[in-house]
Amino acid sequence: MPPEHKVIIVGLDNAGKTTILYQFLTNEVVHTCSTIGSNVEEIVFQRTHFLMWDLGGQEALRSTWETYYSNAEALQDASVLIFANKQDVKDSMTTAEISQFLTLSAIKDHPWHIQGCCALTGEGLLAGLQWMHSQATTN
Ligand code: G3D
Repeated sequence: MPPEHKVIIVGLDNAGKTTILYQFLTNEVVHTCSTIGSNVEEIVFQRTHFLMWDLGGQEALRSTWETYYSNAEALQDASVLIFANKQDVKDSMTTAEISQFLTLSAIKDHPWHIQGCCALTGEGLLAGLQWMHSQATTN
């Protein structure tokens, strides 16, 4: 069995997480396996398996996030991909503005990358997946 890479998807409600995941599931270069659970999908990109956990963004569920993070040892090599979605919306913040706002440069202990995208058209999503793939295969 090839190794599976765990992907935890978090973000505010309405950010576009479901739309992004749906784009991956319907993209022809991404292969999907059977749905594992209501919030878990397995995708295969260039022979690398990713288990995508959509944890949702609702305040009420945030206390459960820790359950997913609890295996800290397994997550110590985690990489962080930030999708700056809805780039098609007029006056949306640029990736540079978001990086500054979130002080991403302060993240020193994990590789991170910010990718602008539009989940409606799929623009930028493959570039993000490619970065995930490069991280998964070099770690
Ligand atoms: P969530 O899973 O993070 O809660 P959703 O978010 O994927 O359900 O998306 C929330 C709304 O944002 C949806 O609109 C969806 O179509 C829209 N959306 C997602 N990505 C983009 C984007 O890149 N650009 C724009 N303009 N809209 C986007 P509805 O109206 O269906 O609720």
